[in-house]
Amino acid sequence: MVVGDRVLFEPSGDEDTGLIREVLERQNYIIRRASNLSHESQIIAANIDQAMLICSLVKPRTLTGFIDRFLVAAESYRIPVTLVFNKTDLYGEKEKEQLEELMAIYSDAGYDVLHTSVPEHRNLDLFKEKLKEKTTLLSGNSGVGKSSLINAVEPSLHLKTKPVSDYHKTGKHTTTYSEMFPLGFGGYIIDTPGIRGFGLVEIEKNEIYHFFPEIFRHSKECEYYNCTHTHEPGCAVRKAVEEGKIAVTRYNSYLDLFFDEEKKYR
Ligand SMILES: Nc1nc2c(ncn2[C@@H]2O[C@H](COP(=O)(O)OP(=O)(O)OP(=O)(O)O)[C@@H](O)[C@H]2O)c(=O)[nH]1
Ligand SMILES: [Mg+2]
Ligand SMILES: [Zn+2]
Repeated sequence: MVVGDRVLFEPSGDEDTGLIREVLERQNYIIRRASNLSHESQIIAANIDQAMLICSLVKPRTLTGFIDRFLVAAESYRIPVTLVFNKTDLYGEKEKEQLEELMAIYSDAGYDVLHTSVPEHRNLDLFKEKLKEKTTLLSGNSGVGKSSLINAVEPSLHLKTKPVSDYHKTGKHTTTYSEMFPLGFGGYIIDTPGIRGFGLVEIEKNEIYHFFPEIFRHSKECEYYNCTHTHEPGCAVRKAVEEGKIAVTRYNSYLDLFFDEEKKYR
């Protein structure tokens, strides 16, 4: 059984005790590779309506390769994603510029984007609005503020948070296992420990581009039907990259996944 599973529960009288008779079929689930060496995979959560990838440009910085890999995994599971750039109160001029660029890249690609700051209460109402009546998985590197964002919209939960500077000392995540919480304003939220990445267990190399929405869109104009968008003449994807219609970082993430079979599982 995993977080988000729905079960048939038979109460055995008083209190909250009883028996789980059956785990109901999962609408969807997200997998993580247990480790780089192991080929076993582990289900992180099930029955998710949407995922939010919490990112930051400082303390810690979320890399675009990490974002793109997450998005590919979510696309493959058909789970809609909102990208939330948090900690904007800490951004300098350079990061503010990067934030604008990144928000444009990902919203052009077709993703929902949002920027937030917990101490400055920036856009927390919008964040909360997106959570209403849905089961949401919050994901992202350790220290980006997942638990803090949940506490901000549902203070009664008192989730544990910890300054990023303390991470280096212990090397541990503050949130250590996935847990689902009901939200007072409707819906459920799943807090997860900072993850390194999702496994893309069922994606064929030649289908990876299907999971980059903007690359997929342009691929329809490629000369060859089996174009891999790596070297072929008449490739509309490479042309779009040259013309700035597809972000170079997105295309590079595609190439990384395409050429590095092993990396994509991390
Ligand atoms: N300045 C600033 N600090 C923030 C913000 N959001 C969270 N923090 C701080 O960042 C640190 C880490 O936040 P957490 O909420 O514990 O991060 P997490 O993503 O839950 O981390 P794990 O549980 O390890 O995955 C804490 O000290 C928070 O107070 C923000 O918007 N701005
Ligand atoms: Mg946490
Ligand atoms: Zn092509």
